[in-house]
Amino acid sequence: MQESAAARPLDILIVGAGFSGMYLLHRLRNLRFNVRIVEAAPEVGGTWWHNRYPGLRCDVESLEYQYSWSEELRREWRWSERFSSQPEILEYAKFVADKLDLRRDIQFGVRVERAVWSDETHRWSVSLSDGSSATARHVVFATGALATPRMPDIPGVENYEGRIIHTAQWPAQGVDFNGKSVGLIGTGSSGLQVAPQIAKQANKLNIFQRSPAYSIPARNRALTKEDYKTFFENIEEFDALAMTQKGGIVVANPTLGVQDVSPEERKRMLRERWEAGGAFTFLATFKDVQMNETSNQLVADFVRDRIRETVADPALAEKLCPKYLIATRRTCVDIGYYEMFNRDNVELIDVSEDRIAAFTEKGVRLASGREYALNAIVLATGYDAMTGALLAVDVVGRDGLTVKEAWENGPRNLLGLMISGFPNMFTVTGPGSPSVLANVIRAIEHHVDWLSNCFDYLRRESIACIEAEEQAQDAWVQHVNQLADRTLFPRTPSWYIGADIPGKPKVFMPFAGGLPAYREHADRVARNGYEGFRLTREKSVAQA
Ligand code: N01
Repeated sequence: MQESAAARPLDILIVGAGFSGMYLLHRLRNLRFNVRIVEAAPEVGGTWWHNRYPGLRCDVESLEYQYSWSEELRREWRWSERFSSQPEILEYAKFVADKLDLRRDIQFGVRVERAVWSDETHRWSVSLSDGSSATARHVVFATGALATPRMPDIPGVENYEGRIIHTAQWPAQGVDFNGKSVGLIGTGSSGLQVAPQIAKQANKLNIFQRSPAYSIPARNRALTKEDYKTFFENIEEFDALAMTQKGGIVVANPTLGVQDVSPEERKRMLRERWEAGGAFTFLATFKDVQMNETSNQLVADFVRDRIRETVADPALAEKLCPKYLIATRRTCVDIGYYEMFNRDNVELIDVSEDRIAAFTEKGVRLASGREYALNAIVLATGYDAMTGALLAVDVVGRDGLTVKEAWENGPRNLLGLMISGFPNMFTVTGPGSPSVLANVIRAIEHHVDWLSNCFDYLRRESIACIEAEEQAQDAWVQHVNQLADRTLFPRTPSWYIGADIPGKPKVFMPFAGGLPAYREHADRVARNGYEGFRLTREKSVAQA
């Protein structure tokens, strides 16, 4: 195999040029490491490059979904709306790449296919999709939690003669639905965002719903000069508040439980947040929504009542009311989703019992035999979340152990950062870290700072090799499970648990203790000389 032309002996190879990879590249370059990113897409942005379906917006507010580590970046960039659209977030990623001159150290359009650890050289050998290879002391997988699209387990896709588009693989030139009868499969965040956009264009939109989701209205609006003035005047308090909040969001931590107030007061408080818009702030009205089933049901009832209030047809409204415990799946944020059902060209097809049995030449057939003719089918069926991107790479660690083997019964790692048996290999916002349960930008920033400090420490101390100790890893996995078991999360099948992928181990993957607790723990580990990690000095490596 050819050593890539661009290849130099690397200190650190980063996989992925999303928000994690970009910030990590910047930090490590400033620390004068020899570092490079390998990115499959032709541009920076990660998930915001791959996902471009109409209606896509971030469910975290723009002023919070941006790097907070750079005062300069925050002062120079202007978001136009409260909840940013995908094109604007992608523009932001490009702006950051230009401003920090990142592209010169990013190899675009190339996928990492294999990474093999050598105990002799204490290096990773990485094989790339263009046939070239690279060697690095450390590898960091900054591949994102939601990067591998999931196809539904419905047979016969090859028979369908119309067009099938997955929301995560939307064509750059867009799709014209004018005059078409369109089928939409999937009613999670992606489905709820894309549906109103398709309904505006298509002749008919048929929504195949297996489970209705909870959604909170975005109440999106333009950001004004006044908003920015307030933001900059209060930026220190803003950051301080975000650092104390479990989800890393700028809202005060709730002090009251749902049942601590009268029914009238509860409704008033929830109504206030509902009218303000946004899921994170709505769910932070009370402190026990994710912990206490009765409290959870009371908040869920409130949302179901709003659905009934919005959808004109009472029978249809009932079908749209979710039944699982609220906030045990990612709560959606929508613009006009429930209102859309009052249009004549939208039909909801309940496939919770009468499942989609097959794709046919003309559309889909349900188990009952009922057929739907469709000119195009949109799959909003989500991702192989949290583990899919890493498992797609053939990663071979010590003694030939692969990540697939190590994670046969579910992901195991230390701090969500490192897997025992895979020295000098890290993941950013992986399972076992708060990632998807928080404002992921804040989670990324902490991981990148932690990793940068770690690499700097290893170099200063002449440490050639770092590896998660198995005992420490076991303790961490147990801690992550115990935290999840104290919540209502495990009660609902969701992608947090791998419930949506046949054969995927059913393990609650993210760290449910919140960002501040996670940060405190990870920072203490670092202060204590990377407690729980085995460090091997250069000299003993040379002797080994
Ligand atoms: O995917 P999902 P997503 N027949 O897994 C259905 C982030 N995100 O792309 O629930 C019929 O949530 C499935 O049904 P069920 C965000 O974190 C963020 O929407 O399994 N239906 C479900 O309805 C989010 O949570 C943003 O019964 C089938 C849907 O497909 C995550 O990405 C925007 C089926 C999958 O929902 C994933 O969201 C978009 C079948 N055979 C995404 N198979 C924002 O920031 C699957 N389904 C706003």
